[in-house]
Amino acid sequence: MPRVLSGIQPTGDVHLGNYLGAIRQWVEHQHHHDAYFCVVDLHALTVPRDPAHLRARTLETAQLLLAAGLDPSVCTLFVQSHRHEHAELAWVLQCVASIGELRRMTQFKDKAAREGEEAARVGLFTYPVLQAADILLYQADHVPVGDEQRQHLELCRDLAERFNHRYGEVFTVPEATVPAVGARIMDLQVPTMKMSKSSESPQGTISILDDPEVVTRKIKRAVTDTEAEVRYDPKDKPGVSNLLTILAAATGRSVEDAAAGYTQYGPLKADTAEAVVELLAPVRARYRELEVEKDAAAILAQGAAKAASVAAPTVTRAREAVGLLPRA
Ligand code: AQP
Repeated sequence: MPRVLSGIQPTGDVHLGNYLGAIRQWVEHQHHHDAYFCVVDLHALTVPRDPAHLRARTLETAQLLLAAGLDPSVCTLFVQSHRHEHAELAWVLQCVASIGELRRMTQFKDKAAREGEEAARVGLFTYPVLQAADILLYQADHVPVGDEQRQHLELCRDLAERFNHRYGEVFTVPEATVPAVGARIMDLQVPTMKMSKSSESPQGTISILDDPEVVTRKIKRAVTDTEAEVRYDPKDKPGVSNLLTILAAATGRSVEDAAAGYTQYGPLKADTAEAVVELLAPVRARYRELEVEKDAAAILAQGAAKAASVAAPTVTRAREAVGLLPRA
């Protein structure tokens, strides 16, 4: 079976963008791939965080993935920092990556711009290399991600190819798997920005666990435009196009099909809200059951042990390829 790996940061409430862009694909992929999914807590350290909050969020995020349908009997779910191989391989790959290529990463430019590059943590600059290590450790063939991760995936492929060329074949060169619809869900209040856990507009982000009334209110208040024409045109009509994307992704249609028949924004918003509420209802219901069970910690421990069987041999091969003395 081909292998798949992907991850999510425990940096806030998991949202509709995470679900449509990534998690929903993971649930599907686990049945026909050797599947590895992780909560990437090391990535969360790239900006300031409260330690207790990070710990709680890490467990909560894992619980949410289980509620969304990841099945630990068919996939491996673990926490990134529970496998030391991630940090170890990241160092080796930092010695393969160049400063120039990391400088081109748009996420670093955007995030560093918020507080100024001088104050940005070094980890914020190098985290795409850690992400490459996350993927290459598991020899992943496919990496199901949202659209904004394409650039990081390209870097990962470049690093794998450069390493293999320089030191001999060690890594599988992975491919990004991006959904045809829903790969970039935008913020409902600022539809030119992607929906994000770290967004400063809570009204623009739909959390997977939001009550149905909250989901409906947020969608009804979504920013549109002053025209009264329902048309998919992300450049001139970002708000309406985002609603069409959400409706299409939630109901398994193309955006063109989703747009058919609407002449006003009110009915479009009402139907989009209904589709999202219906889509998220089973996840909310399962999350409540899992909260009571609290078995996520044990599942994560088993996942970390299972992940070792792939990660440890890969890091050993990489160490030996670059000339580090084998451990006794
Ligand atoms: N808006 C989105 N639309 C579609 N897919 C998305 N993803 C993230 N946002 C969208 C995909 O979800 C997976 C996990 O990504 P993440 O943990 O980096 O999510 P985030 O919401 O972007 O998280 P943060 O902590 O808030 O980070 P920043 O500050 O970078 O936005 C990925 O596959 C991602 O593509």
